[in-house]
Amino acid sequence: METISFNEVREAFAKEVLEAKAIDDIEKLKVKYMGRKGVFRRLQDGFDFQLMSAKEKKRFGIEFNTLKKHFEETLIEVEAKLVGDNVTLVRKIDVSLPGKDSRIGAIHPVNLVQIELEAIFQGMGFSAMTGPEVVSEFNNFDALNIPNDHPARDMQDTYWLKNGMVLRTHTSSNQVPALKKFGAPLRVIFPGRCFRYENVDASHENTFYQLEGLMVDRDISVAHLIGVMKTLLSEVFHRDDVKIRLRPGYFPFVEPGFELDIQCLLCGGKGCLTCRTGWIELIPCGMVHPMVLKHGGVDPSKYTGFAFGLGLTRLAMMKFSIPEIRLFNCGDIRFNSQFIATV
Ligand code: FA5
Repeated sequence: METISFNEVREAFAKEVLEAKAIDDIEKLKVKYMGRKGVFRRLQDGFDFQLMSAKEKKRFGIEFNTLKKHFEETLIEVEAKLVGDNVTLVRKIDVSLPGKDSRIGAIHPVNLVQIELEAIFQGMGFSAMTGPEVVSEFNNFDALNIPNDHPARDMQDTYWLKNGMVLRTHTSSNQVPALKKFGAPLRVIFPGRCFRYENVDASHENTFYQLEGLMVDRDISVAHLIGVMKTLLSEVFHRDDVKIRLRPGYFPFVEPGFELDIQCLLCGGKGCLTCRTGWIELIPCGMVHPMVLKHGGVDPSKYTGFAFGLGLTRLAMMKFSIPEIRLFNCGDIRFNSQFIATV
């Protein structure tokens, strides 16, 4: 077999690599030099290792590896230039490695209920919108018949900001801006986060979700309000036997006002740590006060309407049998991921 020297290999390679104009040429060079019967093999075969001293073998090893490394690096460089930098990247990916295990995220249970409610209300002709979480004192209180000295302000302990704005204590802060913007007739819901400076317990959080509803049109009555609430509850719980009760309730922005409670689905009405009384206060509601319509630029002699402020977090507790409200904000992925199957 014809033997070759390091120098010959180096010179031949330098010449041939300069002539490479396409990826195919590179591939051919690889086979020619690195193949089973390639140049590097012949280079090795040209030396009789048994006759060489340890020092000579070491020198051969170093020279051989340096040349091979130079050969590989030059080919990668030339290849990258020919096809673009991606080639180097592609070469470094080991396609035989097992894939990475990716975890599927989950929709938060409050959002699951919110999505479901939006669909139910859209089915009844309501639009779903969002409003700001930082609102003016006027929109959160005054526009809703709750002036500065009104005792009803004490019902909602408020986070005040230095600039006089507030973190909305309820989604009712959307009522007057919506009336001003869209006028009557109007059917709209506003799901969103609310904030109250409260002592937290199993059913009270300082950050929780509500869903405001507002329907204004000619001749709207309490019968419409009850009809919409009944449709909502039977659709959201997928059952007709959820017991409800309507109590008189006081909110300065509705007249008359009601509290709609549902029998606790966690204890079946017996009374537990979550509900205490067997009932869960879920949907305060009522007929929109004429003053609120006026603030929104709607004529109360022509239009009437109803509004409600559903406790979205509490509804999620009932729907998924979650006994502790603080779990919703705990940020523990193990909690959220339990609700994947219900999407
Ligand atoms: C209000 O916030 C009124 N804006 C509701 C309303 C709207 C009445 C339109 C009339 C017309 P209330 O403070 O009761 O009302 O809160 C409404 C619901 O939010 C409650 O029934 C409850 O389900 C929920 N909620 C209130 N405070 C908390 C809290 N700290 N943690 C969790 N949920 C709460």
